[in-house]
Amino acid sequence: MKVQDIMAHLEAKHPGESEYLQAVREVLESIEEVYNQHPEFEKAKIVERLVEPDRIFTFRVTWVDDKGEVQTNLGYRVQFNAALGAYKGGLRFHKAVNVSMLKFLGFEQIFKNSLTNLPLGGGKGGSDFDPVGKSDAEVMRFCQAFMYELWRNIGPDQDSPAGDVGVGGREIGYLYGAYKKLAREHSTGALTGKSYGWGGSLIRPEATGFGAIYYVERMLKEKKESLKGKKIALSGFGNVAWGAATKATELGAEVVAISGPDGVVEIKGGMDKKMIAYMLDLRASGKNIVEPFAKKFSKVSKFTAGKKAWSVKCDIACPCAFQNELDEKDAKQLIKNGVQYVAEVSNMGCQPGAIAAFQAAGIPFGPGKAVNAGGVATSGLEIAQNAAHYNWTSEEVDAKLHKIMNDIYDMCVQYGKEKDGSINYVKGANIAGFMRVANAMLAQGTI
Ligand code: 2IT
Repeated sequence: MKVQDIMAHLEAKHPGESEYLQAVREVLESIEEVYNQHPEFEKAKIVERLVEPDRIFTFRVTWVDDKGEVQTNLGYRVQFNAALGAYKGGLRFHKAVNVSMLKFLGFEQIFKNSLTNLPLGGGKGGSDFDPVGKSDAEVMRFCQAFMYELWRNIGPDQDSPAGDVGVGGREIGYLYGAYKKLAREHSTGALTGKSYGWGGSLIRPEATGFGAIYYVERMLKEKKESLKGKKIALSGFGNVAWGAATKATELGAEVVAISGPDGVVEIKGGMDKKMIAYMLDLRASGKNIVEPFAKKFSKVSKFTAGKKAWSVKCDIACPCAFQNELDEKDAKQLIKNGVQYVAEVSNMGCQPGAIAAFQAAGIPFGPGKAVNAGGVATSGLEIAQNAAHYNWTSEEVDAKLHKIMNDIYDMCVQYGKEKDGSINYVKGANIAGFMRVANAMLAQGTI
């Protein structure tokens, strides 16, 4: 396999799908050497098969807004790869959603899900529906209309969507209600991120953020350091940033920044429980702005419009919002300000130039597909509980999540250790994730 040749072919075939091509290039560059030591992979054309989704559904979603006006959006589900299990991955509702974005997310999901060591294939879906400013009733009608199309193609042994940007517990509730009615089955494993009490798992809302901080803890431990007193800058203020802020604070770190599309809030001395809880209110307001946080906690925090979290001096930087949100210029500013660790919590949160800058500066960089895998891992645990008609306690779920993150970290080190002793976590995560999928594909024949 030659990365250049595969990429030239894909660029010609999928012009303009820049995010998808970016995600594929990173994986191929990481695995090239190992891949070429396995002639059986080349013979079975594993890479050529892996880069194309099994199938993509595109559908029209028509709904009626509060004014009685008819609205039409596009809905998608990319069922990317099912070598390891039924398709699994979130649904994203965001105005910028398109096929390229969902293909990049679906592709990343294959390797991330593989890293969890659970039986999960990779998929992703969503819509260009913009939840900002929509009423609860509008969100419900949209979710129901979306499920009219999707319900036949999901199920616990087929494809199990979850939340992602713009899709949280409320949306999963509406989606599941519609699914149950259409499928005439209370088949809880068809969606994850459900509320506790009707199939949801304890710790699922916290899992992505908790898992990320467990991974960061290991990155620090590698250098004989701990989170105590470390300053962390997070971007975003949604579910993922909330979970990370909760665990980081619990472990003695100071969360010194959160951000939104409107700007950054700098927090002196870190966050307390009240501030962390207020992040949930901010998100629930549906306005997608972070400035009210600085108004509410004006004694210790300051809002700056138009600035990113990366302008705030910190020891650890964790993008928790959106892809490509941290560019090379941001990376250089963070490095100048003395950042010591970077862990992507958002999928593909850092641009390739930023990752290269961190790695060149010798700053340990944890890639999204490993760092944020605790979310989907706990979705896998939710499905296991659904299948067993049984609920584990918070402690039981958290212990399993913690073990999975430790195992992922160890795999990243195993496959990512360089000759000079440094750890390339990007390479480690990509190779470890790839090997399981490739071996499963080989075992299942050319299909
Ligand atoms: O990016 C992700 O891993 C998610 N949005 C969660 C996927 C899942 O199925 O829990």
